[in-house]
Amino acid sequence: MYCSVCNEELSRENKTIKAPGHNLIHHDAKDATCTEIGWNAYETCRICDYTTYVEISALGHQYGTPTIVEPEYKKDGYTTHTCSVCNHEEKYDITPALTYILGDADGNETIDSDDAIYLLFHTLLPEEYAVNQKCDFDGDGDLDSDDAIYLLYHTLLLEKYPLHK
Ligand SMILES: [Ca+2]
Ligand SMILES: [Ca+2]
Ligand SMILES: [Zn+2]
Ligand SMILES: [Zn+2]
Repeated sequence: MYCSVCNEELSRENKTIKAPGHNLIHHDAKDATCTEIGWNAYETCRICDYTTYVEISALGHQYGTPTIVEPEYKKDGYTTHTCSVCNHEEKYDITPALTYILGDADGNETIDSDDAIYLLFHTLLPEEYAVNQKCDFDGDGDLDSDDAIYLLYHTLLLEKYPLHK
């Protein structure tokens, strides 16, 4: 091969001169997780900005089937789902706690025959025996002494006499 300007034959050395190479540092790979980025193994140069770094995006949680938890007395309800990879649990769709226990007509946090008696008094003297909830327990649309009797049956035979909300 000859020089296009002076026609002098180029030496082997001239043809093989290379720019000084990068001075590379190796970096280990890091796996991306649900919430954090990762990268493949890559190299950077100590001298220049050369890099083979490629960011891998965070993968995001892999949520399974949601479970609905109904609200209870003084306990909020919510929907929850859990990540199958990292077990992160997310709660959402919060529903307000119940302000009463169904059937606890006198509001002392237990359901017993006293509530039936209290409800009976309520049907006679609603002002003096105020109830803290809807007490149409037999679900016939009226609040009367039948509901007190129904509540009494409920305290004895729970399953057979379910309370109506
Ligand atoms: Ca009670
Ligand atoms: Ca009723
Ligand atoms: Zn370099
Ligand atoms: Zn996750």
